Formats: sequence, structure tokens, C-alpha cells
Amino acid sequence: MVDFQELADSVYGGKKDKVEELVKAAISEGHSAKEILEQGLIQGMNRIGIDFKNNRVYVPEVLIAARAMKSGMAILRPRIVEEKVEPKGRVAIGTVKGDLHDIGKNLVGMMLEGAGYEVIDLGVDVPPEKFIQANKEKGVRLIGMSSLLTTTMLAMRDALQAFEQAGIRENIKVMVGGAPVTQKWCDEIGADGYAPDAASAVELADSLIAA
Ligand code: B1M
Repeated sequence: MVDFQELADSVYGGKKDKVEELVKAAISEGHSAKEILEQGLIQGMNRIGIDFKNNRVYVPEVLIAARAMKSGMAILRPRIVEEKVEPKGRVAIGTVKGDLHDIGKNLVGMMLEGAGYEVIDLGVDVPPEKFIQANKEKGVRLIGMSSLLTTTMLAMRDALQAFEQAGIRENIKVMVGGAPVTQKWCDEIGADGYAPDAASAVELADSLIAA
């Protein structure tokens, strides 16, 4: 019998091979993709998120845990499709125009994925049009923008103005983050929420989609 606690612990500890073995075993024991996700993979990522937020673990541990989770997800994906497990929400994230930093943005994306979101990663140097396209063509209602440079923080404001002009602002929630970004900046540009780290970004996304 697969122990979901062991699966969660293996994700937390970044034990990729063990995660793969346990996911395969859980599938062959007849557990649903939803059970494996919610009781195993997501639990492990949630815990690493909380510990990261509280400085008990650091970026490398989170990246290793996310890699383990992703390899479990890859095995589970056909079952998720088969069982039509609905994601918690769909989020498009990207680093804003002019900015090439992506380590933090990737962490946020991994953590959101680990929490059950479908994440559309638009990459770096993302112009507003790409976010608008994600809303219009893929029905994305939650947009996440990351910026690491004081100069590219301004691109967040430009993007919000572009969302207004494109007539999509009312349909979407916008979250912002990145080292120089603050709650004050978020309020000033009229974004819907700011998160200081990847675990808080998940909490923020949950509250924005519930609103
Ligand atoms: Co750059 N860089 N860099 N850099 N770089 C900084 C940001 C800088 C502070 C270094 C410094 O001078 N001390 C400085 C910015 C100064 C400023 O604007 N005030 C700087 C500079 C100046 C530059 C260049 C202009 C240097 C040059 O070419 N002259 C250039 C710019 C290129 C460009 O973007 N156009 C540049 C280039 C680079 C590299 C390519 C070499 C590399 C990036 C590699 C990559 O990302 N693939 C790089 C790096 C690595 C850094 C530092 C050292 C580390 C950034 C990082 O990855 N941190 C950085 C100095 C520093 O921060 N100590 C620096 C770790 C990461 C986990 O944290 O991204 O903050 P962070 O993400 C956190 C939170 O902020 C939050 O969650 C994450 C996890 O907790 N978060 C979100 C992030 N996005 C979020 C989105 C959300 C919510 C939360 O919602 C959507």
C-alpha cells in the first residue's frame, strides 16, 4: 500500500526516483489522479513553500523539490487528462518587458503548479500583448507579472494600462512580485495583489480567484 505521507516527504526531499516509483505504485493500486495529487504531490510542495517562506529552506531545495514534483506529474498527466481533473485555476505568468530575470518567476510558477494551478509560463521580456493574448485566446483570468529591476517595474504599469485599453482589465486579476516590487507599488499602479515570495504568491492567487 502506498503511503501518501511518504510520497509528500519524497517531494519535499527532492527524491525524484522515489516520487516516480510511488506515483507509479499508487496508479497501479487504483488510486485516482486527484488523490495522488492532493494527498501526495501537492502536500509536499505546500510544505516546502511554507518552509521557504520561513527561511527554513532555500532556493536550491525548492528547485529540487519542484523537479521531483514535476517528474511525478509527468507520470500522472495522462491520468489527469483521462479523469478530467480540473485545475484550481489557470494563471499566465511572465517577467515583464525589458527584464530577463526568471529564477524567482520560475519558482512562483512551480509553486503555483504544485498547488494545483495550470500555469502558462510566458517566459521573460514579456510585452503586454502576450498577457492579453493569454486572456483572449486561453481564457486566463489570473495574470502574474514579475520584475527584478527598478527600471522594468514601470513596465508593470504600462501593462496594466494596456489591459485597460484592450478592454480586459475587468475580466482579470493581476498579481505582481519581484525583489524591488512592494505593496505600495502594487497599490500605486492598481494591480490586484502583491506577494513577497513564492509561497505567498500561492496564498494570493487563492484569494484572488476566490474573490
Ligand atoms: Co541581475 N540584477 N541584472 N542578473 N540579478 C539584480 C536584480 C540586482 C539587484 C543586482 C545588483 O545590482 N545588486 C540589479 C538590479 C538593480 C535594480 O534595478 N535596483 C541587477 C542588474 C542591474 C542587472 C543587469 C542590468 C546587469 C547588467 O547587465 N548591467 C542585467 C539586466 C538584464 C535584464 O534583465 N535586462 C542583469 C542580469 C542578470 C543575469 C542575467 C546575470 C542574472 C539573471 C539570471 C536569470 O534570472 N535567469 C542576474 C541575477 C541572477 C541577479 C541577482 C543576483 C539574483 C536574482 C535572483 O534570481 N534572485 C540579483 C541580485 C539579488 O537579488 N540579490 C540581480 C533569487 C530569486 C529567487 O529571487 O527573483 O526576488 P527573486 O524572486 C522571489 C521574490 O521576489 C518573489 O518570489 C521569488 C521567490 O521567493 N517573486 C514574486 C518574484 N517574482 C514574483 C512574482 C509574483 C510574486 C512573487 O507574482 C506574479
